[in-house]
Amino acid sequence: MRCFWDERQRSHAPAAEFFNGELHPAAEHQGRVDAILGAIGSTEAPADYGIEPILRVHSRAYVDFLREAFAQWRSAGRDGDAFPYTFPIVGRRPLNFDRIDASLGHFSFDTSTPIGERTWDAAYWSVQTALAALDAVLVGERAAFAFTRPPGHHAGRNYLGGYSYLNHAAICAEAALAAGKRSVAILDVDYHHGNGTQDIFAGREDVVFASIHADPRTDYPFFWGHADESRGNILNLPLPRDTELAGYGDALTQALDWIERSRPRLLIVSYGADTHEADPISHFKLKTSDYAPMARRIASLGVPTLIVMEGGYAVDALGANVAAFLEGFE
Ligand code: SP5
Ligand code: ZN
Repeated sequence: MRCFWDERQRSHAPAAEFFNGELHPAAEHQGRVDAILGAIGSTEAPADYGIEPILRVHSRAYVDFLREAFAQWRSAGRDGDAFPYTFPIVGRRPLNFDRIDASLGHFSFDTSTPIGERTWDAAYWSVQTALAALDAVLVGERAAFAFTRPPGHHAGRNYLGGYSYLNHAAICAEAALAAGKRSVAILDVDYHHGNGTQDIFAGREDVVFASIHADPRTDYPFFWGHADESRGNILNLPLPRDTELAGYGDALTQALDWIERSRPRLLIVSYGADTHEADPISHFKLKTSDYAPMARRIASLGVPTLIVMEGGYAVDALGANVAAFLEGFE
C-alpha cells in the first residue's frame, strides 16, 4: 500500500500532559514515529496543498491562534510548552484576547494537548500528508495510508484537544467533496470517541460518521460519544472497558452495515491502535492478530479507502499493529 509521511511531522515534541492531578510524560511522543515507520516500509513525502483545505474545516481565528500561540507564549515570558489553565465553559465570549492564557483556554478543551515551538509545522505537514494520500486514492489507489501525527480526530472547527490540532479526516472529507465525490463516510476505530469529527459533520447530508469507542461514561473524552447522540448522519457505538474481538466485531458489523446504506464513494478510516491490549492509557483487549481480519472486513465494503493514523501508545506493539491493519487491505 502507498504510505505517506513528512519528516517535519516529527518535530512536534510535547514533553508532558496534565491529568488526574499531575503531569505525566506525554503519551503522544516522538517514539511513536520510528515504531510506525520501521514497520510500514517506504513512505512518500507529500506535496504542499496549502492552507485552503484546512480553512474548509477550521476557522480562520483558530488557525491564526494555532500558528501564533507559541510565539505569544514565549513573549509572555513562559518556558516549555504552552498549556491552558482556565476555560470558558460553554458559550462564553472571548473576553480577553490580550492574554495568551485566555486564547489557550478559548481554543482548548483539555490539558493534554500542549503547543510547542514546532507544533504548527508538524500539524500542517501532517495535513499535507493526509491530502497526498487522499490524492492517491482519488486517482485510483484502492487504499492508501497517511501516517498522520500529531493525531486529528479530537480537533473541532475551532478547538484542539486529545493530542489533536487539525482534523485530517475532516479536512480530507471536505477536500474529497470539493473534488467531486458525492458522499463520504468516516469510520473511527480509535479507542477514544472522535468528538471533533462528529462536531464538524453533525447534521450534514454528504458525510456520515460512525465511531466505535470506549464508553464516555468511563473514558475520555466524557462529554461526547454517548449512544444517544446517534441520529441522522452520526452513529456512536460505545463499548465497555475490557472489550475483546467478539464484542468489537459485533459493533463493527453494525457500523459497516450502517455505512453501506449511505452508499459512500469514499471511506476515510480514523485508525487508532490504542484499542490494543497493551495500550498504556486505554482498556480494550484487542490483539495484534485481530487487526488484519478487522481491516479485511472494512475492505470488504469495496469502497476506495483513505486510512489516517490517530492514537496508539503501546510503542512496542505499535508498528506490528499498524502493519497488520494495513495488511488487511492488501
Ligand atoms: C488521539 C488520541 O488517542 N487521543 C487520546 C487522548 C487521551 N487523553 C487522555 C488522558 C487521560 C488518560 N488517562 C489515563 C489513565 C492511565 N492510567
Ligand atoms: Zn485514542
